[in-house]
Amino acid sequence: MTTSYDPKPEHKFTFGLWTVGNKGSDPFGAEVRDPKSPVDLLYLLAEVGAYGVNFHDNDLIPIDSTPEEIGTIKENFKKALKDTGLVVPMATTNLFYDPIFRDGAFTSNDAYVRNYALQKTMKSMDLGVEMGAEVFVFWGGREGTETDASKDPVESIKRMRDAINFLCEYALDQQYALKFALEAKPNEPRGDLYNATTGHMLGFISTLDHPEMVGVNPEVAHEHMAGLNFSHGVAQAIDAGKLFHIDLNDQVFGRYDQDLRFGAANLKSAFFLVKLLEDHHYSGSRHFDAHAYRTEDQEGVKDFARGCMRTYLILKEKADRFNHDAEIQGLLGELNKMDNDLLQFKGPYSQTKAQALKAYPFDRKSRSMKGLRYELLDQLTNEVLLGVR
Ligand code: GLT
Ligand code: MN
Ligand code: MN
Repeated sequence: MTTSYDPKPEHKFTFGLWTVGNKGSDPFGAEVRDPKSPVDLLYLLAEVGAYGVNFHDNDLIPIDSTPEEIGTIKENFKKALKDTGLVVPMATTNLFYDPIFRDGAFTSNDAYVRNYALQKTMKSMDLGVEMGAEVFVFWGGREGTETDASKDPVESIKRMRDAINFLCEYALDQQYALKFALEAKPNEPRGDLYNATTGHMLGFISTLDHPEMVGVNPEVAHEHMAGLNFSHGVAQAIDAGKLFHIDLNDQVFGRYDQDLRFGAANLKSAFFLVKLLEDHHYSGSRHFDAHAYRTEDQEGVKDFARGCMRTYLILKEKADRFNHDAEIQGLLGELNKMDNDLLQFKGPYSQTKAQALKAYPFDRKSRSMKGLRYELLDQLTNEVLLGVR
């Protein structure tokens, strides 16, 4: 392998403990890889060249740990962070695995469960901040229904809002420099999840008491499961100043949640995504929320992790090529050229402009006949990707 695609700290490549720690079980089959401790996983991540690690509370601290055990785990983890130089940019709460969350956490019908979820999240925020996290993710894997007979969806959205508002106040009260990032998914493990896409989340955020503290954590696979163009959702988040974090992976359209290695299924969409992030100078973590195929052993897990980062860097180089390709840029420049005559309409609204625009003699038919050269543009894009330009 060439060394020019080696990951560096400035690339901000991160992995969740649950990603490289995934043991390969699925709904039809048992685990195929031995469990690794959080400390072992830090050394694995350091070996492959990652910059940081993220975790759920229970990835690090098993749910039934005693205070003594918690102390030892934290101490060992901090030591390994120091030894490996890895940082913890993001933390989150597991509000989906334990059976208590089988009908949701913040949106459960049971106030007992909703309050327990708040308690668990506050403790998880304390832990994340202690380890250095600046972004806190909320993925509501159980916040949904199998039957809408069970809940009024408006009430569920309100419950979700109450929880996020409460936790924003808690962060402010504790003077935590934490930003929240909400992660959408259309379904799985529930039949249907609330706030199913990044677009839904962006709408929801504007209804919160502290919208400035809350952004999104879009995931490639989740938007693909909904049949959406991921880059378009991410663009909306960028435009709104809300792209606080991102989960990179891959997913064949129309399938179950696959969490594949970045670029494994849709290279071209991955290219446009990397180009979008780089063109718009996204400065947050590039987090790979994926796992190795079930066929892999520990070496395969490393191949998987290295592959995610390497593909990102190769696509970044391709984006640079695209941006400097004279023919491509010539076509784009031509497409965006404005007729001199139209310069009079540029800039903000005025009554005079509106009147002049209403009176302007547009030649609709001749403009409609003009070819746009998108066939050529797309072919040139393919050729950049295929390495012949
Ligand atoms: C889980 C899920 C991911 C979320 C993680 C954070 S956990 O693996 O599939 O998409 O980002 O809670
Ligand atoms: Mn995710
Ligand atoms: Mn996923």
